[in-house]
Amino acid sequence: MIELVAAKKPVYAIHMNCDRPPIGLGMIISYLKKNLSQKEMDLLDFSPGYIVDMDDLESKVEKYGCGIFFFSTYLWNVSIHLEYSVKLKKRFNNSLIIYGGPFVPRDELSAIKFISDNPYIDILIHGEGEDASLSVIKRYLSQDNYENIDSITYCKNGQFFYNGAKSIDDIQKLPSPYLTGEFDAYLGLHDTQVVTLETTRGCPYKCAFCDWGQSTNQKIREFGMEKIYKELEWVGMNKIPIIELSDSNFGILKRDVQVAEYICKIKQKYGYPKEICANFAKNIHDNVISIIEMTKDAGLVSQAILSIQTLNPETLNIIGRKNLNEEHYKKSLERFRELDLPVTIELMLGLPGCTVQSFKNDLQWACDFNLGVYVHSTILIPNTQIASESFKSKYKILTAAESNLTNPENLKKVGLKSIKDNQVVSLESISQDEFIKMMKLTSVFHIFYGESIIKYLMFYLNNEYGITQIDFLYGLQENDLTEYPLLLKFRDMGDAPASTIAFSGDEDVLWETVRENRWSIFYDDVKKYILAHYEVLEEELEVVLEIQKFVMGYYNRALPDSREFEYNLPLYFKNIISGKEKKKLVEYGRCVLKVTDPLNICTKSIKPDYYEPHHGHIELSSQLNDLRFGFDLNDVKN
Ligand code: B12
Ligand code: SF4
Repeated sequence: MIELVAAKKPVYAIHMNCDRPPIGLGMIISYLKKNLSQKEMDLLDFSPGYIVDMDDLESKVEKYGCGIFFFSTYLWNVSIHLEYSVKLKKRFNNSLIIYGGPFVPRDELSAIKFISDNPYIDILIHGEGEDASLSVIKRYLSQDNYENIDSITYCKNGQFFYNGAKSIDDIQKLPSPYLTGEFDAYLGLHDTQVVTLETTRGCPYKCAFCDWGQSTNQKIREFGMEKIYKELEWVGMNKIPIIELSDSNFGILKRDVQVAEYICKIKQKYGYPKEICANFAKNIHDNVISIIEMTKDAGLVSQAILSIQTLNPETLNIIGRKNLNEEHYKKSLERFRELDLPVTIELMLGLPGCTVQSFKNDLQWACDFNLGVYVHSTILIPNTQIASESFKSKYKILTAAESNLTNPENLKKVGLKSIKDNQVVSLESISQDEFIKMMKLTSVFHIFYGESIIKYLMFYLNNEYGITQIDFLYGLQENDLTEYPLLLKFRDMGDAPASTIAFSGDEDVLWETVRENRWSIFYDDVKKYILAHYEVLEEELEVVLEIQKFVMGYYNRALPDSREFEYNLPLYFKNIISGKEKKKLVEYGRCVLKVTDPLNICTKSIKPDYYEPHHGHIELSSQLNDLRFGFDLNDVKN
């Protein structure tokens, strides 16, 4: 039942599945409020506010009824938005449904197709939404038509009108939703762990898989420093643990160093934020190094993330990143090593030109440099070059929608969880079967290397016997493991990072092992497996396995703990990784290894909720990995 039929039009700002104040909508609503006349404002009711979940949306619609619905549409909510909009239009024929956000196509053909496929949408707004939203609302309130408004598509009397996609030149005119109090009510209702801040807009590069790469405005446009400083103050005062900068290349401008200095000051003053995440400039020059150095000292960053996507020269050429090659990243790695900063790389599986071997090479490269890895699947997102028909046919790109991988029976057969229909699953250079194997390899890699479970053991096998980490893992993946039941369970666990397609398996096995300290059983399986498949020295292998076991956490373990071992594996590991010395393990004498638990891993019997889970969850701190980092969000909340 609708409680109230208001004379004023309720305005709904909807971004489903959003884990933070929806800044895109906040920018639009605060711009409307700044620029609408009092008379116009009197016709609107902004009480429904910012809505990020379905229960809230349904109850607000019951309360406020028919109105203006702004849907902020991204890959992660487009289906829910479309489904809900159908119901909405059926119920309130007079509602105004406006779609904006990166999922809204920007070119004429795709925009008209999108709106004609979804006729309950009244208006599409392309790209930056502030100016177009203001014009649309003004015309709507004066019951005028939408003719000649830039950056929109609409339908009138069965005819479609497309007015391009224009970006905003002067972004300084846009008010900050944080500072105008737009999100005050949101903060009261939601446990806000992270906010997105913008210091600039735009990206000068043109990567084929990215929305920004194809955007109409390639210039970097700057927000004023005063707004940035005030927003940072707001973050500190509101005790927000994490800032995520939306900038495409933080550090590209000299003034970014000042922004970073200010963030450090705010942390010192308020104890918040605890962490910042940024996409750093692709050329790691002095600005970036100073930013990383100072934010690391302030405890705000604990790792560098390099979004390399791939090192395959053919792919880099196709996707427009040929300068971002191996040599480029090696230089960056050297700088980060000088700063003693752990590095995680982001890879993409399924870019044009990618092969089984190139993907294996990418993973092996990470092992060679002791890097954390996060593998993303390749998704065809609107407004990108790789989603264009010409690209798709040139590289024979097949997505899950067109393959047998949407069939639940087939998914079950290969042990996969459901796959998004816009996800690349094969290309000219890689078949669907090969692709599935690489997805499984990602999963196996994440468990055994990413969680550090046999990371040091594999390092040893590579250096002593030339068995590369990736060959070893691929062997594990392909071999029959029925004789090694716990190893088998781990392999098929399917605990891959959130954005990759995980294999369906028993994800609890890792936490059972931690809770019940079943590591001896696990490493016995590993030993038997290695002795059955490789010719290695058993005595040495046993020492390495004991060390590997010693650094794993388990519930209620008494810590700190120290133990003497026959070989100095930590020194061996560090010397080789840093390129200092490549001696055999036996040439290193004894060592006393001490483990501590700065992240309180052993007091938890459930998986901790780390914000940056790029590194393993259960390896303790020791001379092998003294750079444990991250924080459990549950600890911050208390
Ligand atoms: C912060 C961010 C995230 C955050 C959180 C996002 C969130 N919930 O808000 C995190 C880290 C979680 C994230 C994750 C992912 N992201 Co992301 N992310 C971004 C980033 C860097 C900034 C977004 C932002 O807040 N910008 C600032 C605001 C002001 O800009 P905006 O959102 O574009 O809003 C403007 C316009 O779009 C428009 N607009 C927005 N909403 C509306 C609504 C209406 C009605 C109107 C009229 C206009 C309008 O007007 C706004 C103001 O001008 C962008 C890249 C970028 N710099 O834009 C990618 C981006 C949004 N992400 C993207 C992707 C692909 C992902 C992932 C799928 C990546 C992956 N493979 O894992 C994941 C999926 C997450 C999930 N939930 O499933 C794509 C989205 C493409 C698409 N079509 O949806 C982008 C564009 C980057 C890209 N590669 O092209 N992401
Ligand atoms: S991937 Fe990064 S560098 Fe490339 S176009 Fe997108 S934002 Fe710019």
